[in-house]
Amino acid sequence: MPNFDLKDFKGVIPALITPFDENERFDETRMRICVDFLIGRGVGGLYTTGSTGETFLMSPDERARVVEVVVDQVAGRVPVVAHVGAIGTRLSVDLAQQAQAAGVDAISSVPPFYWPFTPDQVFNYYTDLTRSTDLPMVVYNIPLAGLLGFDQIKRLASIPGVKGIKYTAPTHFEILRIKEEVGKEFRVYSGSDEMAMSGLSFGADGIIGSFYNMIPEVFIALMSAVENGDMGLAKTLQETANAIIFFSLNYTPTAVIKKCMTWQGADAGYCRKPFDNFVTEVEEESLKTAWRKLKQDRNINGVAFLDVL
Ligand code: MN9
Repeated sequence: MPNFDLKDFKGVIPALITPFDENERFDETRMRICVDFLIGRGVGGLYTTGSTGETFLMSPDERARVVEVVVDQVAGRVPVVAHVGAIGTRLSVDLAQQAQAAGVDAISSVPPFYWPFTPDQVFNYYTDLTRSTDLPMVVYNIPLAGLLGFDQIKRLASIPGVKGIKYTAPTHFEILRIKEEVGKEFRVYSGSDEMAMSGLSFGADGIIGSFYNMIPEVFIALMSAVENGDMGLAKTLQETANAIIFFSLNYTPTAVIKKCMTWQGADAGYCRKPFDNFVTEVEEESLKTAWRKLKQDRNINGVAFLDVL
């Protein structure tokens, strides 16, 4: 049975990384450490096995195992939503049912991708997948899987059980429109970390993304600033975050995020190939040096991982 209602899934929500060891095996011990670290930092929930979790580099069995370990370690402290998307309905349904058995609070999925499926096929995918469990479904709108148009979003929202959307598209005015035309109860999660302020000020219920693994404190402060109507402060925090994000995007972002978590005491391990990693001490040192320079050039204070370098 789920512990939480989807309306409790809010705030700053990491799209959880999946730690692998030096030999690319899923590292359960490191996963547990990272879960505790993030809950300790005050995140509002965890979104597992999505793009940031390197889901499409894992077998279905591995994905199911990651979800089991996360739910077990969380032990009801915060809501957990499992991304179960795959190209084929049958695969996604299997993953959704395993996630439900593991005890997640909701499931989520990108639309089927790679082949240009018709809007009806995408609609049927979400209908079948949502029917396969009793859990709420959060549709995941992301350019990587082909963006859903507004009419299609409205149509998907009419499927019983579809209760929200993770909206990683730059057209944030649609967040307002979704709330207006689908309903205020329909949960919207803003997915572009670079635009968290805009998503939140347009009424998103939370933010789900990669960098909330690495600098949750910046976004927790940003979210309270928006809630308090302090847009000046929110903008300053978004600027700091964006300097960090754009710097990271020069590398494999997930590899940077994992190193920055490790420096803060939560060993997040390595990425799977073909992503690359900072393996040698020389590589790690040069990354640290570049971060120190950014911190100085931009005069950044109060960011936990920069403060421990
Ligand atoms: O929404 C993430 N998007 C992708 C999830 O993985 C494509 C974001 O968190 C980005 O990683 C982030 C940096 O571009 O906004």
